[in-house]
Amino acid sequence: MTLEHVSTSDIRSAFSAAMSAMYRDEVPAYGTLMELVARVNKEALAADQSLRERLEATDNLERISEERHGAIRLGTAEELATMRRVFAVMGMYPVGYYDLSTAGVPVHSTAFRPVGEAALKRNPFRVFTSLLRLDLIADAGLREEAAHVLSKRQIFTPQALELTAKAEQEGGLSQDDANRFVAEVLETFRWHDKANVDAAMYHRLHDAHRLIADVVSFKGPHINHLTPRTLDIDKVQALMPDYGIAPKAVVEGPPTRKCPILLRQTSFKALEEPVSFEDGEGGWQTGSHTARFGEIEQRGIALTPKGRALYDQLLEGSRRKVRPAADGSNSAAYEAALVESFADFPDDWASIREGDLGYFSYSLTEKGRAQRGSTSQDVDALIADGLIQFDPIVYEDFLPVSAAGIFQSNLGDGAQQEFLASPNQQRFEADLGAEVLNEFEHYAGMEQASLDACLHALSNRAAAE
Ligand code: OOG
Ligand code: NI
Repeated sequence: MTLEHVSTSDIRSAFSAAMSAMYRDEVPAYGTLMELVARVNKEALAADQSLRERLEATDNLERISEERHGAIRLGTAEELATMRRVFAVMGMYPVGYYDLSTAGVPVHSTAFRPVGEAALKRNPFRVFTSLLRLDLIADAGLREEAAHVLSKRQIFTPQALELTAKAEQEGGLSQDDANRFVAEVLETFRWHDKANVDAAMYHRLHDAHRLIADVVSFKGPHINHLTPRTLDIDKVQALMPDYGIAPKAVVEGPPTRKCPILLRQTSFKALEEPVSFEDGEGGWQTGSHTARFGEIEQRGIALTPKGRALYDQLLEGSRRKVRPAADGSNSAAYEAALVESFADFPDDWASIREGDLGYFSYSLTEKGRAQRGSTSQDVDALIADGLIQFDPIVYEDFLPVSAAGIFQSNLGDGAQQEFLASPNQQRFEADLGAEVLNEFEHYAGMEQASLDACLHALSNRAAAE
């Protein structure tokens, strides 16, 4: 990057803002959700002075209700590999591998997101990106036809490709080029109401799996939802019907807790929208398609592998007792089972840290900063002496069971389907043209760096005595 280059984070911010404007325009119910989220966030801040102070110190209050993520579904390896290059121009890199075949969804996924504290703080916008797995489709004939339809489409504009190559060659983009890049890349995410296929083909794809129809039938990977951050997800969930939007049956993820862990998310159900299919005689035949929705999220602490294993075990235990029905008929029972099961997950920061369940960022307290003379290198002792404090590191990734719940509720209630579990991270990375970053290693690295900085500062002071 040279002086006249715009920072990748600035490009990402501009892109996320442009996407938000486009989506509110395309899906009015999403604009309504944004209004509700802004209202609930404002009320939450007004009701809780300490929350307000904490957020003022760590976040930008102005941007609290902005989008945190969106999602797309791609059709081919080539699309995925090019998308990786496009996202890199915006400082977004593939983190994590999610196999959704186990949950009856024929895709595997990653999240393109900013990496590192500074970039996340500037703008954390991520895109959950799935690749369709035609290999999971039983009907060989249909598989081939779908692959053929996909091979004919080009989801990027020539200018988007040109500007991506230019950014790669020159190590960045000028302000003018960045503006053009955002406008051109936005085209890939736009809704196309004219299908690529005729109605008969659409229905065959749809019968194989609704998701296959969504990916294969259209000119591009329309953004299928955007997700602002809420400070009170239970309240937004409860208020959605008052705003004329239908929430999915349950909030995905852990239950309401004092110390939030990982990620809680919910959405309003995808809307049925008019589309038209080729009629084979150069004209169009009207029909409908259900794909687009709106979601909200609330994030908590990133868990260590040990904490995550406990989370998975407790979630599975509660789902064995009550499986959430898509029509919401057992939502209360599901929530009760979840709360009961998660009673076994410590709910104060000290116990979470002592149990090695979550990642924390360490810093010197005021007393620690004033400390003179030698100190121990024993972290527990330094905490007990009030020299070091610890704050939770926020989870920036996704959860496969939750993602499957979001997919399912938006694919229609009858869409449950079984596939053999077949994670294939190697294949995904070969298609992507890069390895995905391991999220656990990343959080562990952040924690260790904060700890090293504290110990280093303390021992430097001691040595200077
Ligand atoms: C993606 C669903 C996953 C999330 O928040 O877990 C997701 C999709 O429906 O394409 O966005
Ligand atoms: Ni989502």
